[in-house]
Amino acid sequence: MAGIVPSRRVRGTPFSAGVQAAGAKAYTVYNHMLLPSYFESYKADYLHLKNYVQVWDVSVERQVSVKGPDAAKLMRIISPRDMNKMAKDQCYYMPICDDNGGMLNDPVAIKLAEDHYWLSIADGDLLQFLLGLAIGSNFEVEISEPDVSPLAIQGPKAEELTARVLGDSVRDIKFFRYKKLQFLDTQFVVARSGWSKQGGFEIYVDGTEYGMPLWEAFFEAGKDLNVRAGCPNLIERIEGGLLSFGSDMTRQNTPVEAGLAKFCNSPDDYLGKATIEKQKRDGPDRIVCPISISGDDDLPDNDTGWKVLFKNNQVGLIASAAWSPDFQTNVAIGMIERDHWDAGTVLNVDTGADIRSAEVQEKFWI
Ligand code: THG
Repeated sequence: MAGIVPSRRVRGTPFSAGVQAAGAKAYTVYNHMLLPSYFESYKADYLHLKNYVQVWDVSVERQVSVKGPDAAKLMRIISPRDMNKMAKDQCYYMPICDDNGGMLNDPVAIKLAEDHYWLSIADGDLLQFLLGLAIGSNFEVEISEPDVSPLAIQGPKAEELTARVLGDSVRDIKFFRYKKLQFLDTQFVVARSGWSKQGGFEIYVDGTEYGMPLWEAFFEAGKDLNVRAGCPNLIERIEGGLLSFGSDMTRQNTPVEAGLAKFCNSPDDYLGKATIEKQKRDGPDRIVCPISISGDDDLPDNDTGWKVLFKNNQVGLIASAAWSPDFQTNVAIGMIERDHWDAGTVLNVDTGADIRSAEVQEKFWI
């Protein structure tokens, strides 16, 4: 496939110069912005991520800022998650739904103050939904996309590298908590989070002008740690069961179907609550499952979703699959119908190129 032309609609990021110089080989577009897909290869990037440390340009995780006297009120309307105990230095992974429980996004919410939140969004124009709700309800709240671009430091050496650049206090940050830490003449929100299971931090770089200086600082400080540029890795995130909104689940699915029921515990009257509570009681009709698929490292690309079959009837869909070097099988995330989702169930998958056998797993691999 030919390349992508950046423009105001398909934006570069504060780190794009560094990403390009580091040799990104392929990009995707996410929130109208460039996101690298791999550098050396999915497999080489994966092996490096699991052993060393990588710097990821995840600017595409745009922030929707919700600020003002009615910010908390708006958050309660859109949040299936109980916000009552959210601490002032806390981040929450949070599905966001329409009035029927259909998922619109699955951001990480960051509480900056009682009257100020950021929603670090997955792919989708969530800002417009919040703006519509705020205008429709006459809420006193400002909805905006600030000049904030997350940079993720991920891998087993992430804590050592981040401590070298931002100070030893990063070591005290707990999972999904943040501290505000100094860099040059400014401060950034630094959270222990990130879209991998290898551990690390996300730095919410506030101000494009700080992007490349911070990028350079990490590469300078990490030479002996074998630091490399990286990006969310397809293989590792499937092994870890980290879902990609728009692929693994869409507005056609509720958070219960996405396996996110534990994040739907709000006592407040949020959008989609009736459907979500009913599904929590009765069980959903389909749910996200870990699936292994037979064959070697020879899967075709998957841009439409592969049908999962039982005796020629479709009983599910697989949107994400990849060969796992560590588990020596093809790992996949599938949305599987109720009668076929028990661990150990053997099904077929139509990849478009061939039919393969597949087995529902008890749990994700890491
Ligand atoms: N970080 C930030 N913004 C993001 C993502 C991120 N926006 C887009 C996308 N990723 C949103 N989706 C997810 C999905 C999973 C997680 C975070 C964001 C995640 N889940 C943990 C897990 O499943 O192990 C645990 C979540 C928890 O226990 O609260 O990290 O990555 N800034």
